[in-house]
Amino acid sequence: MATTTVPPSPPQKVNRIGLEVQEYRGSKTTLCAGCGHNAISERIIEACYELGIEPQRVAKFSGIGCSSKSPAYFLGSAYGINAVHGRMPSVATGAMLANRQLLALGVSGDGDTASIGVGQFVHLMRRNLPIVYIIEDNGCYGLTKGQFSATADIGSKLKTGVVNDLPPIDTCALAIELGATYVARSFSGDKKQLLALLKGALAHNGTSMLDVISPCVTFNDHEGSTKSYSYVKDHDEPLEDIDFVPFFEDITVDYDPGTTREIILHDGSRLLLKKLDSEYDPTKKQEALRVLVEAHDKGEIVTGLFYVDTKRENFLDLLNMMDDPLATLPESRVRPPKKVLDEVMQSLM
Ligand SMILES: Cc1ncc(C[n+]2csc(CCOP(=O)(O)OP(=O)(O)O)c2C)c(N)n1
Ligand code: SF4
Ligand SMILES: [Mg+2]
Repeated sequence: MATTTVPPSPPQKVNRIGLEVQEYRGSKTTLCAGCGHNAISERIIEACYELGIEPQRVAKFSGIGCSSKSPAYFLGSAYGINAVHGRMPSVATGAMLANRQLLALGVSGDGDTASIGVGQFVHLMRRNLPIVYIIEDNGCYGLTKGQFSATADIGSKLKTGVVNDLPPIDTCALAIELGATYVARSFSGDKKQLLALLKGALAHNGTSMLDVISPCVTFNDHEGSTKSYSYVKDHDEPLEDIDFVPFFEDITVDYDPGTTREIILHDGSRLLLKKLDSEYDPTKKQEALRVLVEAHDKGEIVTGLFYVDTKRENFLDLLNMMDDPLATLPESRVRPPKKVLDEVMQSLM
């Protein structure tokens, strides 16, 4: 009798902690096909998988908007919360103060951050809380049918022909000015650059602010928009070519120190920045701000790592927060003894 042999299924690829990429995915996206936000979710999945981050260690934070929906589409086994529109920073700050073991990943929109949320955003940037804060920047309120947001360029047009009369807020310049310690801009369509910048942001021990131009195909991808796929492709000026070497890969890279700068991050991972056309120094705030202003005046979109400071103390260290999550502490460690309370009361008499 003939026997049929079933071929063995190919072994699944796993990362350094033994997980398949599938474990880093989330629900199926409900965003429009071609929306830049979907490409950013894909890069987040790749970055976390390739770095071997435990999905359950990640806390996902967002506000309200199409962009803020996207944490549902990656790391399905991580906890996530949609705060009120523009109020994600305070929720993320509270969560990180309560449990510094978490890896905070915030996803916001340009409206969520720079319009209604700008008050919370500026205070997050000055505190240097350990968080990766991504702005999925399409220059409009995608979820509410495409009105201009505060990052829309002056003179850019809505689909209806309405012209934006107000100058934009540059979230990268603002973040650098205020004290964020890893500040970059990228484009949802630039897989290599975005992946390297995301990995660097995840390895950084402070506030990493990534403004990612992410075209809205439904409301802001037409001629006259400066956040359309074609405009960004034509005006993207990368500052440098970026490679990321994780701490667990013992790779020696030969390079000419005159052309490549090495940034060593908190966990020992390295960013290799190959300069393309200038002597750019990403540790100098003034240089970063100059590059941003010059690019804006020329109508260019400069991308790459603008600024990094690996030395500044983060907010949790500054407040001397303990390593144990507060929720796990027994009463004996959170409640002052009666004697101490009596002394306090006495001192107030
Ligand atoms: C307090 C409050 N004000 C207004 C709204 C309506 N609203 C929901 S999303 C949104 C804008 C979203 O824009 P953005 O953050 O850029 O996200 P996108 O949809 O473009 O990704 C607005 C105004 C709201 N939900 N809550
Ligand atoms: S409306 Fe725009 S921002 Fe929202 S999902 Fe569609 S393409 Fe993306
Ligand atoms: Mg938007």
